[in-house]
Amino acid sequence: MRRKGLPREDVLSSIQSSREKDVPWTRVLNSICTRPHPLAAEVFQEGLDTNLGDVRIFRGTHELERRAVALMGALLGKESCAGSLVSGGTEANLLALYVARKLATQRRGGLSGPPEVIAAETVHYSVQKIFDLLGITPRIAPVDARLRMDVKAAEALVNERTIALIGTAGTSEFGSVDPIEELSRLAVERDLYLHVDAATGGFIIPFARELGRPLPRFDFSLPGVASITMDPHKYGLVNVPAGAIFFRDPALQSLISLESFFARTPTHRTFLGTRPGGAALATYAVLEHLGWDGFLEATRTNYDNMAYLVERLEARGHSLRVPPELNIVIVDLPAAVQVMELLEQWDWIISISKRYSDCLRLVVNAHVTRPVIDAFVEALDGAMAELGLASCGTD
Ligand code: 0PR
Repeated sequence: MRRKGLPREDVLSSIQSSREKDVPWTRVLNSICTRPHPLAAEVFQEGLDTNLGDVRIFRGTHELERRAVALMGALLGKESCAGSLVSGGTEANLLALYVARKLATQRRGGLSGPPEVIAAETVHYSVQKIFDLLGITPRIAPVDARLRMDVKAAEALVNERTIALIGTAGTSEFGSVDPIEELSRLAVERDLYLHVDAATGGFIIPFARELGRPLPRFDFSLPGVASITMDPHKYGLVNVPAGAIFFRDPALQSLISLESFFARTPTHRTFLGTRPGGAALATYAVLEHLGWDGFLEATRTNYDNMAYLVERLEARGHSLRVPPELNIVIVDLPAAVQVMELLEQWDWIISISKRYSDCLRLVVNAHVTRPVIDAFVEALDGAMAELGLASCGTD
């Protein structure tokens, strides 16, 4: 650290010159996150001094966190569920599996060997960190041709060490949604804890279903679902860090309960202690301001824009590897890696799943508007031409 600080202008200008290297949202087609809603930015800024780790000070902020939890709980079919706003999907999933492990330990009077959790091979890669931290052995079920968990195969993995099942609604890799209704039946039949990771799909599926999309239920209306992750900082249009965890039964949440060493302070129910109240305020603000209809329109726009992207790609002879369920398009392209690298040199960010290294993965989110799609398709044509790859046609 410098002995004498720099003038404010110098600090700001060095930040600005680094930030200019960040790729503008209008060239980003790989991100599940998006430019936050302007109200979220405003409210987050206003809540910068808040800390939900001390709700004796931030009583009002805590009240708004509770209201945000109830609003999202209602969206998940149970307004009275227990929950917290957390730093993101990783923390939310960690808390769910922590609870599942504690519950199994309590019920079984201790665990005889390493606990096991059953998940599909498409479960989010961040869950591996949680398995490592909690000493869980993953039991991985295969997926079908539509990249959804094979529930029969999952059932065959159940044994006396199983402490939970995870279903994903849906994956950020392909946008595929596991058959959560079947998983719920399995959880009820075998008395298993079912956690649903809806970090990506939680703010899409309820609205997409109303728009007539054939997506399954994934929420507390299914009796086997014990907990749900759902991230405002993905399709919820809130800034990072805004994740959320929900438990069907408050008794489950109370298994995460850490006393502080100060008298008369409430217990902590999240992994973070000191945590940003601004994110809770921003989540509350966006939910209240947009309401159901606002999210329905945002979802409709994303699906319309995705259809437009697909139409433009198909007109060029490109084909899709799997029919999209959420707003993620997987496009066959044998030279995908070279195309992605060249586009990145031109400041276009797209991605490739290692599972399908001959496909481009394109994510449609609020910032991916028609003009962005038009510019992207032109850049893709340019990259294909530069690499001497034939595009089968033009629209
Ligand atoms: N579960 C699912 C289903 C997810 O999609 C993600 C993140 C997580 C858990 C972990 O959530 P946090 O990252 O909030 O802890 N999925 C995004 C993805 O895989 C993460 C991401 C977001 C990566 C934006 C890049 C990016 O630009 O795409």
